[in-house]
Amino acid sequence: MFRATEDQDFYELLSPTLLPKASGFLWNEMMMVHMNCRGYAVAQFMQPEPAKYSHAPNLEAKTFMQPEQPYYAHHPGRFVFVKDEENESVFSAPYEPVRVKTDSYSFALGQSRIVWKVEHQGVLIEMSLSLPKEDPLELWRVKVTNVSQQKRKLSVYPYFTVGYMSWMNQSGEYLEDLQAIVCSSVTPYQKYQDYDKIKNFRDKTFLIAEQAPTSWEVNQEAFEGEGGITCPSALEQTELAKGDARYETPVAAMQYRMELAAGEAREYRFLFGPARDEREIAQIRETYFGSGEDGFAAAEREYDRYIREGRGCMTISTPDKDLDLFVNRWLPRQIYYHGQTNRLTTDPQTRNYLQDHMGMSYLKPQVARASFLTALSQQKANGAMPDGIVLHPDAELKYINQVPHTDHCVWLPICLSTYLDETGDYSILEEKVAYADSKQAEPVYVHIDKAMRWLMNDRDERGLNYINQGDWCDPMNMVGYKGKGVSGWLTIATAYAFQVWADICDNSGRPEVAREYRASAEETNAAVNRYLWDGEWYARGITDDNIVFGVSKDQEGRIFINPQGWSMLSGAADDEKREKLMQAVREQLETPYGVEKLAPSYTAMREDVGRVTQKHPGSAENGAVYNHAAAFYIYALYAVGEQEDAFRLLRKMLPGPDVEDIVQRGQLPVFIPNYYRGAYRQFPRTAGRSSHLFNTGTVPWVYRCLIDGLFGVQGTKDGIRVNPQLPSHWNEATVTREFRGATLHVEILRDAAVSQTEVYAEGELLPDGVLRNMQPGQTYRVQVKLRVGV
Ligand code: CEZ
Repeated sequence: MFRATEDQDFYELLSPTLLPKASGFLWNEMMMVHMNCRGYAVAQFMQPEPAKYSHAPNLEAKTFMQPEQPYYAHHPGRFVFVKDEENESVFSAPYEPVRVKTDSYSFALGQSRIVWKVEHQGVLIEMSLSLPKEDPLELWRVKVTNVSQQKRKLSVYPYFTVGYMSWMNQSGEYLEDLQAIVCSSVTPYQKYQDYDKIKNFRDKTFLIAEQAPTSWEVNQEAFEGEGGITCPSALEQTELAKGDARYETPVAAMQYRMELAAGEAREYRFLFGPARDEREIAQIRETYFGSGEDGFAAAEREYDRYIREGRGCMTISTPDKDLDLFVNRWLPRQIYYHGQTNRLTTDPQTRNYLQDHMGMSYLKPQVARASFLTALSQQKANGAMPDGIVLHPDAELKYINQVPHTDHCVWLPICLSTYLDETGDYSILEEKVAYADSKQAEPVYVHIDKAMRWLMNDRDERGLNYINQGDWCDPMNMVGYKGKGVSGWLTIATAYAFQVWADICDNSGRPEVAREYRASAEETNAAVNRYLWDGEWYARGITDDNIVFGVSKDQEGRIFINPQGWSMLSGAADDEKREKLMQAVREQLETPYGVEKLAPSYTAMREDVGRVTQKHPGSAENGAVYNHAAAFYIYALYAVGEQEDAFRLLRKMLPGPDVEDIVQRGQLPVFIPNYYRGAYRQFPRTAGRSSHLFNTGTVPWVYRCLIDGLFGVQGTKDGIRVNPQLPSHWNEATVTREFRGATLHVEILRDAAVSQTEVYAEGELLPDGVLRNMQPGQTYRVQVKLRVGV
């Protein structure tokens, strides 16, 4: 029912009903389209804020992408109706809106293309979607093949939804000279000050056809008639009525009538997207369908090259072929998407921006470098980091970025350390950058010293960090809004940040300063152990009213994952505590779908914790398997050498390989979603369901788990430290690692003759496991012997 194609280029689903929400996504520099297997689509482009050209049928509130996106009959989508003119039977590809169970169905997700093949009663419809590299538009191919033995008379109707564009002004018509349906609107606004902004918007939606259609319909209501969307009345006519939309909901529907001999095929190509005016549409037509070179095909090729530039820096071969495929193909792609688009927002949350570029350090370190400098240029001179990073001159901090969070500074050394490990480019520390509120440029290391000092000062008398209206957990907004509540996790994360920064200081000739940070880390850990250790695990925080929460006496929200993992990273947890908290996590948080963020999920508002407790139990931060948090925990397990638990939980991040598991999650293993439903012990029926949200800070952390942990090929200042931590049931693995221009082939094998890991480079034992002096352009062979067992 699902499988990777033989060349591994596509991941295929063979049923439109088994995983009805299965989806993939494509993006370019200007847009993103999230395509569902049944033909529903959510697409956004930037101008500079995200906007739509295929709208819902009613007025949409502006918001961020929603988890578990619900689909409904009139959901925006791209469909093809097919009518047999001889017997009047109708079906639609890929599946919606007619929902005929076709003779065969395939939905195939590629790196740069999404392809459907749907065959019904001797007619094969192949639909393919790709994007150009820069323009915000969709490139569609629709191929019709008569696979029957007889001549066939068909009408084929591409049907692209435009939806409710605007309550001020919306219309649509077919324009002969453009061979396009053009729908027009005015983005609704009320303040005259907004006119300047909206007057240049791309408020038109077009569907350009390469070949002139036989007929068309631009009026959605007329197309549907009394039959409705599942059985449109317009299809009863020999030809569509060539209608228009005048302050009526438009649609882009075209009709191609054809007679196909047995085996004969026809291909049609379309461009669907937003535009400012007709002139622009004419230009687009010329670029892609003009005489001369085939612009459409060239754009598809260019886009494919662009996507493939986001290759990872590691190729693995292990006993787990599904994992290999995901790690080699899909994981880097998702990291690349985050780094290239900044999640299609003009003001990414600071922690997201920094972590997304932590990931980019592996793929495009120059982009990561520039982004770190951009973030630091928006720091205040007192060290505070803003809640969001503004990426466009017209952008402002919106939504969640208007809520003060206290964790943004901790991400600076943590994310930078990955960049330094990967590139060895310590020159970034000397780069001079000004502040948001001061023109005086200072080196990056001074910026980070200030950030660390900010964290040291933003604390109560116990030495615990204030939480204000949130930390990593956005909706934990009422623990400390009165100014007293503290975050256990943030205090622990601060201790870890001090240590990471101390290492960087050591490596950049500041051993004195490093000692001070280590001392601060120790003090912080001591405060953590004094106030937050609950006997078997760490508490999550202390409220404004001095109530410790996330502890054994809580009925709900007894245990949170974040303080547990980070205490292993910071060193707050000694061996004994580590054993205890890991046991508590196994017992209370681990599920077949991964480790939950907290448990039991809250079932009612807790006013001294905040809106996280109001989310549905088991969804998102209220006790889902929130993969970002799960990845922190797995990373921490690898950091302390707990490779068995680490691998078991890492593997649970991917749907499959069992069919039942994929069905329960409802998602194909082509991306990691931000969560799988949790509350496993409260609501087992829904546990495991994917959010289908592919925006998540999880992916760079998973890559770090693989590089620093599982395969142990982490960069150091002057080389690469080889220290794989394979799970005990693997006897071998090979890794090809690209590193600062050199290539490393690592062969890992268990060997009964060794009692500890031995690393050989070109046959010679490396006493500390670090391979140094690698030269760009060279290839190195490394052999690792692992002892049998763990
Ligand atoms: O957003 C993410 C944030 O982008 O939630 C994470 C946080 O660390 C990330 O920076 C954990 O809270 O406001 C809300 O309630 C939302 O649920 C956001 O917290 C959440 C959304 O899932 C983003 O799509």
